[in-house]
Amino acid sequence: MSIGIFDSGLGGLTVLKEVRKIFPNEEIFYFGDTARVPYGEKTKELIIRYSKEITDFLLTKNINVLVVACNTATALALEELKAVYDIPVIGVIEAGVRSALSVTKTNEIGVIGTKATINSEKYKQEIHRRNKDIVVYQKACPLFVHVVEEGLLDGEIIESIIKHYLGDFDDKVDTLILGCTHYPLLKKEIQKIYPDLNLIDPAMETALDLKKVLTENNAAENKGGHVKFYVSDGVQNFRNIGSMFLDEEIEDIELI
Ligand code: DGN
Repeated sequence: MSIGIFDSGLGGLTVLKEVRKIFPNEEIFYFGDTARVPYGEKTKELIIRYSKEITDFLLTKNINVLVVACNTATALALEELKAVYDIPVIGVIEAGVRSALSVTKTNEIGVIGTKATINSEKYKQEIHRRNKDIVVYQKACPLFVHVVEEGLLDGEIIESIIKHYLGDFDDKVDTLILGCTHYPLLKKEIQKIYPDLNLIDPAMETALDLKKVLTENNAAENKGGHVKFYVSDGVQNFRNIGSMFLDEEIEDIELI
């Protein structure tokens, strides 16, 4: 089994990292659409088009399962991808909602994501599909993606951006879904400022969804664990910052 994973840039590496923990021996193809990041301010039509282009490309590598490691693409293109392609397609939203519902005590959950994700209301709908009594507060935090892509993960600038976005969440919710795969890279800083918040990173639960699919299809196999990376721009930046996020060297990387 070969696994395809894509994101608009570096953020999906947070999902790849969790997938690697469970499947160190699977062959993985990761696509970071660094030339067209951010997706979060683009229209649904464009996000669907980009997602299909990337999926078509990954299919030429003979992937058997696709992980959409991007909340924006999950929110706006997952249904379309599932309808068009005949391999299993896994998104990140259901996984994040499951984790959040399992830890909230006050039944008040915050969701942060890109403008497109928040405007789609996909998180809110999924939370209410599972439990109508949950109060959901949502907020788009578009600047987070840019600071993460810049590798700016701590210090005064990021601290004041976090306070700017999350200042009014603090006393309203006990659980906050990091509904953008870039945001877990800011987890340490967010937790430092808001130590009492349960921060939910959908990545781990997404990897467990993948495990379920591979187990159901009896498809896990030892393919040597090679990860091949593709980016649409900025190979060096992706290599440098990405290796930091992934905690392992990004070696085999190609510009597409
Ligand atoms: N990492 C993507 C997400 O999870 O929504 C979005 C980043 C972006 O393209 N704005």
